[in-house]
Amino acid sequence: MSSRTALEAWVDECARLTQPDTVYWCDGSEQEYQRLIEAMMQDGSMQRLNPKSYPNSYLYHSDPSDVARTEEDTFICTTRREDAGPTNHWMSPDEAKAKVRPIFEGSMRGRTMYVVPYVMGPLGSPLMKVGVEITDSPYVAASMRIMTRMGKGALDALDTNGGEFVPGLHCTGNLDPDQRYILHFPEENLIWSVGSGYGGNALLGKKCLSLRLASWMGWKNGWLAEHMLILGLEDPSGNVTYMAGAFPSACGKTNLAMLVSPLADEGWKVWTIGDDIAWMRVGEDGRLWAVNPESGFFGVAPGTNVATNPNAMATLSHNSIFTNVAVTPNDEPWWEGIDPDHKTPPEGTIDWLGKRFTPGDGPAAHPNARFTAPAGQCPSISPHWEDPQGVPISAFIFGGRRARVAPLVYQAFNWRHGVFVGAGMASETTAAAKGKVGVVRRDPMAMLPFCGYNMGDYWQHWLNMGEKLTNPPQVFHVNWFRKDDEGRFLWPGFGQNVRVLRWMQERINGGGKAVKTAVGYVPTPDALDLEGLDISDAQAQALLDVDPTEWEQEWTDQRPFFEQFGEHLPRAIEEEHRALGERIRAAR
Ligand code: SAT
Ligand code: MN
Repeated sequence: MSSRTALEAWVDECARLTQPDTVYWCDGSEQEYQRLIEAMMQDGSMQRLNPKSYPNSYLYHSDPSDVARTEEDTFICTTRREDAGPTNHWMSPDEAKAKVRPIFEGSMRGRTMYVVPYVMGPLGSPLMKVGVEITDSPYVAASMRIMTRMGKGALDALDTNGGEFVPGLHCTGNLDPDQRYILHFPEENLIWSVGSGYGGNALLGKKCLSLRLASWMGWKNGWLAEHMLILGLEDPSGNVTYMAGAFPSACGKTNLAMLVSPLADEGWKVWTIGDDIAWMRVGEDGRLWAVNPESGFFGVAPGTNVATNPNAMATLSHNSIFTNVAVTPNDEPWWEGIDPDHKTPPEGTIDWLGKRFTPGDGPAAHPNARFTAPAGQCPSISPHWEDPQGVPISAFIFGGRRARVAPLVYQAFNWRHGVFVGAGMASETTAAAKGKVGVVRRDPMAMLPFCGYNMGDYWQHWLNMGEKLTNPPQVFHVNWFRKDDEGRFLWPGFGQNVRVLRWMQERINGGGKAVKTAVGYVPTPDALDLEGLDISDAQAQALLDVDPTEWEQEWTDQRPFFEQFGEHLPRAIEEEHRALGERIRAAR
């Protein structure tokens, strides 16, 4: 049997099921990319942007009902329900297939079926995975070329790995929310997605393979697949400390990963390795080594500008696809916050719905509008971002949006407490997923929508990983989003976050002043370098405050969340929760 036999058989099977007019195998070449774009411009679904200011860049509008991940349609399909756990939607594999196969039947009639071979992970990395996505969407095929290592190289990889690949069948379907399913079969490494053409629902290498299926693989094989950015913090001596940070979707991972340091003159600089996903394994040296499985950024556009994220602006200035942004009469993309000086777009701008924008309308760009841009174009991209071995991680940063409760930064006492800090995370919801925005929900390790198995078993896996690490990362929690009583942000965020990273680096190296609180080590007010910032002593205190009354409430909210895992809740997490309660009550 050739290494491609299984692939060819599966492609035939999908073609019989979906009955496309044509089957097209993507080779990943530039010419092919241009043909895909050209075809979409012909049918009106893509629009060329200004070739002078945004060379080789295009605008795409998704269906207005299909603009974010839909977690209610996302299922983990395992034989045993408890393997999916209480925080995932579950169907048995048989039921899921029986329900969704009829939706796929004949669903590509009159259309082209694209076969998209791709690799997640740097080529040659011990963790790299080959995936093949079948899709009827040229937008998905073109986006996959930016986000993954797509095409011929992936087929070649099959020849050396014995033909092993993760199949993913995607069909845009009729976009009827009642016929939308994003199904994961971790026991057979299979993905089925129908009824959505957007982002994480449709680019199957991203959340479906690299997080939901990969987290299961990591559980079975002793590694970690996490919803984390990866950055390197260079200090004045030229040493680089690598950190990985888990934040929920649209909470600033891309901005932190690409941070431009206001302390650059003093020698502090940030290098970018990844902005969304980290795959990590234990190295022979007992440290955790991380790679970014992706090769592009699928970043939130609104709020991105030359002040908040100049590196993102440089990255997306060419060879990029924009989804659901507005377009100015000058054929340039526009979104809320792109221009710090103008709240509204230039006269004659067409909004994301294709209508002429008039002030007073809703936003010109959808709040979850995205840019898709090649990672290699980022000015701060690390020289090590494609190293097959990855980079050694010295710190984990957990964070979310919390108007109150969580201080700017604190450090866990040890690995076990750090796992508990991650498990206890909560954040206000954003536009990245369908549903109400701004409500606090528990989102452990920012993996609530992405963990492909029982979250209780996942925490146990983290605890077990700690046993294998002679040199585990230090664990920190941050909150850039704390507000005062008038609802104003207390911390400037963005580039200034480097001051917090610097304190972490000092802590990792045995320095950095801190006080022990009920929740962890918090910097003393003078431990953070706040020079040049307009922050009063009272504000600094409010930022770092650990209020026992608020934490008592937080602790109480955590309890039912943990309890739902029953037997699967690790004893260590239960004990850490109890110990936190005792420390809070002692502080009152
Ligand atoms: O899942 S997406 O790729 O659409 C973006 C996100 O939620 O992080
Ligand atoms: Mn994400």
